[in-house]
Amino acid sequence: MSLLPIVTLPDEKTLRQQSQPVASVDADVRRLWDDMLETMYHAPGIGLAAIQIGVPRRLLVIDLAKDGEERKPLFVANPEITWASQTANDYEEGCLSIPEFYEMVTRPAEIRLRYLDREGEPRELHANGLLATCLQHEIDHLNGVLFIDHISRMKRERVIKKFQKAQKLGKL
Ligand code: GNR
Ligand code: NI
Repeated sequence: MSLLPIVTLPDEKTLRQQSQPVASVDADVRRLWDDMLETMYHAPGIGLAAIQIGVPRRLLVIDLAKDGEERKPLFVANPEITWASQTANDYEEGCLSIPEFYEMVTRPAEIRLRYLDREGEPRELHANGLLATCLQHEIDHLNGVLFIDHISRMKRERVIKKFQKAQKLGKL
């Protein structure tokens, strides 16, 4: 397994890409998932989409286990939200691609998801709470969408500018 660098703002050229479905879950995909998982645990984070390590494929990993709890990784390929609840949920989100910035985001509280698992088998799951939030955050990444796209334009433009300026000053 390898630790890979995480793509951050201001690199919107990468982060705004549309990721492409995988044709099948093969050894190559499983290696990528393992590298993503190691990178996510190291960060540390609770989710990671392939585009965050620069790979535009529809793959993500999630593990909500807290420090000291047993790890429970979820490997997801080609996810599709088949249902979202009318009821919404607010959660203070962060993103490894936007370090040290946190804002409240409103999303559907519950979703149903279709995806391919680690064996390439089609699966369905029903998620609520933090898992529902995190899955939607990661699926957004696969579509070039960042959580700051769900907050006010003023806050979004301010944080993008902050990262552009930091890069110009050589601080990224
Ligand atoms: O580690 C992460 N924490 C988090 C907290 C609230 C909502 C979403 C997330 S996902 C984030 C890791 C990340 O950037 N995944 O794309
Ligand atoms: Ni993110």
